[in-house]
Parts: sequence; structure tokens; C-alpha cells
Amino acid sequence: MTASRISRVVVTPVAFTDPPLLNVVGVHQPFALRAIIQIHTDSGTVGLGETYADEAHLARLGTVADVLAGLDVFDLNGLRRRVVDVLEDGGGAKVAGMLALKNPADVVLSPFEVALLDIQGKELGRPVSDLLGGAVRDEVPFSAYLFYKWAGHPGSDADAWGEALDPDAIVAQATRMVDAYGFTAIKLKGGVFAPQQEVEAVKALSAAFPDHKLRIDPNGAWTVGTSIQVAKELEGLIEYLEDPTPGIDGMAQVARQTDIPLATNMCVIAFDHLKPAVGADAVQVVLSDHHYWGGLQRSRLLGGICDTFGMGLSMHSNSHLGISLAAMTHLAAATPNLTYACDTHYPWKTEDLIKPGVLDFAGGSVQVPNAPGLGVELDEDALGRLHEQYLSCGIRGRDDTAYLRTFQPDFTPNTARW
Ligand code: GKR
Ligand code: MG
Repeated sequence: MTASRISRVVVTPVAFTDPPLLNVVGVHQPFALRAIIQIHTDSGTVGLGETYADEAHLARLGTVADVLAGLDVFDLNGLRRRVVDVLEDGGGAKVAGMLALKNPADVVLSPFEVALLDIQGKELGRPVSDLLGGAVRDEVPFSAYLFYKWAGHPGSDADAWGEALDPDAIVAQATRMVDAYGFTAIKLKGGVFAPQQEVEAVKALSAAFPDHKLRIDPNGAWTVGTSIQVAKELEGLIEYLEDPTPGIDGMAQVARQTDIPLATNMCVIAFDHLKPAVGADAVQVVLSDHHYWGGLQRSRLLGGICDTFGMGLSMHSNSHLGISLAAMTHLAAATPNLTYACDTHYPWKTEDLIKPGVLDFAGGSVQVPNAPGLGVELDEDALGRLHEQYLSCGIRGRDDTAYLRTFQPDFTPNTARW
């Protein structure tokens, strides 16, 4: 059988409405950006990928898209060679607001790899999870991802979720999300208010949801001392504490003083961070994310490394659409040691560009699609609409800090500030 080859690649930036969700560096802008990758083959198959769409990233995606014609769709090593060859050395990559990567190869490669796996699956008649070793679970549990938030973007009406700025409102948000989606794990995005107020919110969640697994993630907002104090207060209430303080050294100091596992998507975000983190025993749970760990195959490699060194594995999320959710679901289904409920921002979005009905949540989980490839179909009209929205919205990169500063000019996004 002759495998088909890439004939052309289309990269389409899109924007979808996003609520004013607060975090340590600011507040979400009115639109979140994504880039949709469509890889066409000479046999007429189209594969889909989804990634960030900040301008520098888009430029790199375009550079790679231009050199992929002729590549065998099974040649993932060849894909990597072309990506590495064509990207300039140095410079690093900043994506999704908070993540600074030294080497852009993995984050740029990822959506192309996903699209090629989508094509491979379609051509073989098998779901992507089969190409990753086979699903070890039929459905993938996700967590309710709670945020402090404003009622609406300034100057606009309140959104459907309304304001959430104190523990009672956070419990109300959790109740609504759990009722609607059935989640059995709950994560609170912290780093917004003083630590004690956020501890009170977790305690309120624990009282309201005694059987749910809880986590809090202040994105490194706390000093080592504060993190240790918070850990003492939350002992027995949470399943892990995510990025309480910045850096491998800081995390290691906290880890020595608590039995609560520490998780991260901030100090271990690339393969070269693993050795120092393991050496210092800084992190007990790594949040994988195929968008910057180099795609689905390399995320499985990360899973193997975590297994080897006795670290747990969970999954990180950023504001995303359905192609990403499909890829996350296949990966989680095929990664045996990914035993924590994965993060997802999916309930926060009100628009999508895949045809509905495949990725619905039931009991907090998404059924692993069993159609060939990713198992999702692009809605071309919706793609066009969200692309028009990108063109007209004026946002060209994620900058939660600059957006918050338009309302609070003296805002400083320091981490380890309490
Ligand atoms: O959406 O504001 C957000 C999150 O804070 C996101 O940017 C983080 O990358 O969800 C992420 C996390 O777990 O740190
Ligand atoms: Mg995090």
C-alpha cells in the first residue's frame, strides 16, 4: 500500500468569545485565539490540528506549512526534521500568555503531528487512540475548572455565568458546572486574591462537595513560606497542589514540607526540565499538554518518563475548541498512567467549529470517539465565521496583563507576591 503524501496545508487563525476569567497575570480578553491546521493529501484526505495563534506562533506555523508538501503522512520523524530545519535557532517561544519555551520545535510541530495522526487514522479506518497504543479507557474524565471572574467584560452585559469573586460564588459556579457536566473533580484557578481567601474557597468547596477530588492552582503566586502554610491548611482536602510557587527549587522546598503531591504545568514544560525536577523531587504530578510537549506521541513519551520516575500524570488546558478536546481525549485514553481527571476550559466557550454531538460530557467524562482519526468533523461555515471574528476582533496575541491594566493601570502580575 502506498501511503499518501501531503499536498497542501492551510493554517486559519480563529477567535472565539471568552469570558473575563481572572488569573495571576490578569484577565482573559473578550476573544481567545486559536489556529486551525488542515493538512490535505494527494489522496483527498484532510487532517485537523489546533494550536495557539499568537502572531509569532502563527508566523512559525506558516513557515512550517510551506515546507510540508510531499511528506509521507506516516513519516512523523520526517515531519520533525523539516520543522527543526526550517525554524531559526534561538529566540524561544512565548505562547498562551504564561508559557515561555526555550525551543519552539515541540510547540510548532504539535498541531501538524495531530493532523497527520488524524489522516493516518482516517486512511487506516482506526481511531487515533489506536495509533497511540490503544485506548485503555472508554471515556476520559475531566475536571470542573473554576475561575474567579467578573460578571461580564467591562462595557458589556453580564455573561451567563455571572460574577464569582468570593467563596460562595465559587461554590455556586462549581454547583452549576457539576450539575451541567457531572464532573467528579474540581480545580480552582487561584493566584487572584490573598491566599487565605482562596483557602477559604477550597474549604467551602470541600464542604459542599465532600466526595469530589479538589485542586487549587495559583500559577506560582505564593512564596515558599505561604505555600507551606497553605499546604498545611489544605492537607486532607485536596488531591494535589498545582504550582503554588515558581521554579523547581521553590517547588522542591515546598515539597519537602508537605505530603500533598505538588503538580506543575509551569516549572516542567519541556523534556530538559525533567532531569532537574526529578533530581530535586520538586514535582509529584506533571501536567502533560500535547500542544507544547511536541504532539501526541511525545506526550506518551512524557507519560513513560513520569512512570519510570514515579511521578503522576495529569493534563493541562488552555482556552480551546473541539479539535483540541478530541486530541486530548484520544491521548488520555491511550495513556495508562494518566489517572487524574484532565483539565479543560471547554465549558467556558460558547462557540465551536466542529459538528456537535461527538464530544459531549456525561458524568464528567467524554467518550473516546471511535470513528477513524480524531473522530470529529470540521464545520466549514463555523470555521469561516470564527475566522471573520479573528479578522475583526483586533486581538493578535494573548495578553491578560495588558487587558487588566486597561481597567487597573497599577496592576502588577508578580508571581510569589504573597
Ligand atoms: O486560562 O487563565 C487561564 C489559565 O490560568 C491558563 O492560562 C493556565 O495555563 O490553565 C492553565 C494552568 O493550569 O496553569
Ligand atoms: Mg496550572
